Amino acid sequence: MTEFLDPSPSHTDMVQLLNPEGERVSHPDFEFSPDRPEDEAVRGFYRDMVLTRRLDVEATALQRHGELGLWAQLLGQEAAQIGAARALAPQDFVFPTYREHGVAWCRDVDPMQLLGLFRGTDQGGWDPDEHNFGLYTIVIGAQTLHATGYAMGVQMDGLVGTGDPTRDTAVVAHFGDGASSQGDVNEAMVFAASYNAPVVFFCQNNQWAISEPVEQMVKVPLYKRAQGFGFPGIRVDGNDVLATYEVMKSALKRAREGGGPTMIEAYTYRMGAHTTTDDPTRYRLSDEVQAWKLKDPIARVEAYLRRGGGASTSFFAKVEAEAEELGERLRAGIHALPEPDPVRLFDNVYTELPDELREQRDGYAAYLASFDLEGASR
Ligand SMILES: Cc1ncc(C[n+]2csc(CCOP(=O)(O)OP(=O)(O)O)c2C)c(N)n1
Repeated sequence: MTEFLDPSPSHTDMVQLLNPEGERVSHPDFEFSPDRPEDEAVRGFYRDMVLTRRLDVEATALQRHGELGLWAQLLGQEAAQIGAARALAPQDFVFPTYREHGVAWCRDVDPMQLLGLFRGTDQGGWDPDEHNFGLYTIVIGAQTLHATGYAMGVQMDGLVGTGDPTRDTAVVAHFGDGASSQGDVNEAMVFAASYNAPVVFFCQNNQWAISEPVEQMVKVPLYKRAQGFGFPGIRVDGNDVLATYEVMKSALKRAREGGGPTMIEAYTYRMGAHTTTDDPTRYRLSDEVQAWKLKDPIARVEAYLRRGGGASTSFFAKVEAEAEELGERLRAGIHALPEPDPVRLFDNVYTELPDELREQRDGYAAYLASFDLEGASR
């Protein structure tokens, strides 16, 4: 197999700035240069990742207790998401898939609102305009078209390449390795390239599309597909938050300045199940999981901070206490979520409900009310 056809990462074609042992490594094109003192920035990444993981672990447990209908775990993908999200400018707009809990965290979406969605008490409780973070999309890859369309709109509004970094805007589309096979994603890339739209395609290659391994779907490294569409593609170690942050920062800058789209492949691994309804032990070897555990994105940052003295023991204790607090808040908050009104299912589909759906809604409401009547007459 030639290098071009080999979809596994080689040392040379993947940007890494912090290796799995927690040692800083250099790269010819990227250097870690945060907008704050270095140790402070890394401590911030660490805190984000630990709290996001706690949210994920609690939500998984709540689903097991029957409190959520479903949960899509992000375990193992914390660095890819936090690195990508912390590189955003406030005015940038993000179109997520259904697993971007770390990005939601960085965009100040209340984690309870994520739980509300997976409990079914609402259909996505946050206001996308308030957070510059769209609602979760379950239809694989659909949001890449929304992102490209939005990016073209941003461009038409004159918010690209003005030279004012507080105005220039980039748009991000998150998607997975499996989604890259969808027509929508390919169409989004054709349009983005044709219109030089300020969009960053951020693909988390977590190796599996439910039970389908990436080698089954992808015959060239994912990031190299971008070349065929006419824009740059780059592969980053998605378990390295420093590298993900820097690679994303440069792609966003390029988009905001009018350079057009970039595709980033964050090479990572889904440590958990696809969702709580999936059993990965039926198709995945435990050796593979063990090998990726050694590349844990949080452990390497902790090792780096401890070894280099970038954080004190009390810092780690404080983050742990915050995580405990968050866990308690989520466990208590789940019972405070309102009972959903089943008829609300018909809201938010059309601005004005078509007659046929109105009839369906009224019929359903009458059906539900009939149970109350029966109860009252007994
Ligand atoms: C259009 C469409 N087809 C099929 C599905 C069913 N489905 C849900 S998740 C998934 C796999 C997605 O894999 P990937 O894009 O790699 O994302 P990951 O869940 O691994 O993060 C599929 C096929 C769907 N939701 N939408």
